[in-house]
This record gives sequence, structure tokens and C-alpha cells, in this order.
Amino acid sequence: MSFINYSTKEINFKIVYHGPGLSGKTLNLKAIYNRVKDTSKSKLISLSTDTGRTLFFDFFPFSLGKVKGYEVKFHLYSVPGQIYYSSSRKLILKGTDGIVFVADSQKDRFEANIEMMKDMMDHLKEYDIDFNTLPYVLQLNKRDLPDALPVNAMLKYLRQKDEPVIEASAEKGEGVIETLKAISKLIMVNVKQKIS
Ligand SMILES: Nc1nc2c(ncn2[C@@H]2O[C@H](COP(=O)(O)OP(=O)(O)OP(=O)(O)O)[C@@H](O)[C@H]2O)c(=O)[nH]1
Ligand SMILES: [Mg+2]
Repeated sequence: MSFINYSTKEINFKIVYHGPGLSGKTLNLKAIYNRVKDTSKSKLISLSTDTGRTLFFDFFPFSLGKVKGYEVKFHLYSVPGQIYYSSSRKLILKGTDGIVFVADSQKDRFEANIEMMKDMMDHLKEYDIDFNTLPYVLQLNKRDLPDALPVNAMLKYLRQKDEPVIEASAEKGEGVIETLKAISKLIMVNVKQKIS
């Protein structure tokens, strides 16, 4: 549901970072935020608990620059991963142009990844969003930890289609920008057709 304003020549996209609690969604956004030039970003808004858990969402918009004369703006959101915030997650998914699923590579979070992916798929169905055509990237985060599961073992259960898979450590800042580039690329392919 990208918003193209033909008169002001602006295009707005919504990208949602989804995934289980503590998988590193907020840290992805913070790492991106710190890398984007001050002139092209607005404030990072986080609604969180005292312990840093996301309560409703993290959000910030930034400008990618111009494509075919149009100013392209990305609005990045992260959902709260704690299991009982399902209705907030559903609200945040509304009108999304793309999703990054941030999976936690730790062995003891394996089930949590699967459970959260189901939560996400259920919500997409309720909104009649066609997952098959939705720009989507799978990020395997926390690759730096010693108990990280082998990549293939994770993909066997988490890979949904031919989506790009990025190995990351948001803690070290690795794979974060690659993930953003991968999802942006998928989104931009669709939009270039609309404005040409
Ligand atoms: N070692 C390691 N720690 C990470 C990595 N990514 C995130 N963390 C840590 O995991 C914890 C949770 O990170 P957050 O980004 O707050 O997780 P979240 O997914 O936003 O969690 P919720 O908002 O509760 O859903 C923090 O202590 C991070 O520092 C990573 O790649 N490696
Ligand atoms: Mg968070």
C-alpha cells in the first residue's frame, strides 16, 4: 500500500520488522538510524518499557533520495515481540509494503521463531495481504552467539518462499544494512513500474 503523491512527487513506504521477543528488531532499527545521515532522517520514536522491551512500536522515517524525480521515503517500524501483544502487531502490519522477519538464531528460541511466524501469517491473511507477492526478507540474527543453530536447520523451518536470507549480528552491526538494502530493492522493483 505504498503512498504515491503525484503532485508533490513523493513516495512513502512502510517496512515492518517482525519477529519474536528479543530477536533484535529494535537493535536493527537503532543500527540503521545511527548510519543514516542527520539531514535525511527524523527522530527515532520508541515506546518501550523500563527494561527496553518494545511496548507498541519503534518508528522512524528517512529519505532514500530521488528516483525518477520522486522523493522516496521509508518508514521503518518494529513490532513488540512479546507474545501477548498480538493485537498491536496486527495493527502495525496494516498497510505494510514489506516485511523483514528477524529470527533469533539461538537454539532455545527456535520454537519462538516458528510461533511468531504463524502469528504474522495469520494477521496477513486477516488483512488479505498476499504473502506470495509481498516483498519479504528473512534475517537470521544473533549469528555471533555460540549456541546459534546451523543456518540450514533454521531455513528448513523458517524459509517461506524464495526470499533473500541475510545472516546478521545486529549487536555487531553486521548484516543490518544488507537486510535493509534487500527489502528496499524488492519494494523498488514494484514501484519503478508505477512511476515510469
Ligand atoms: N549477541 C547478540 N545480541 C543481540 C543481537 N541482536 C540483539 N541482541 C540483544 O538482544 C536483546 C534484545 O534486543 P532488541 O533489539 O531490544 O529486541 P526486540 O526484538 O526489539 O525485542 P522486543 O521489543 O521485546 O520484541 C538486547 O539486549 C540486544 O542487545 C545480536 O545480533 N547478537
Ligand atoms: Mg523491540
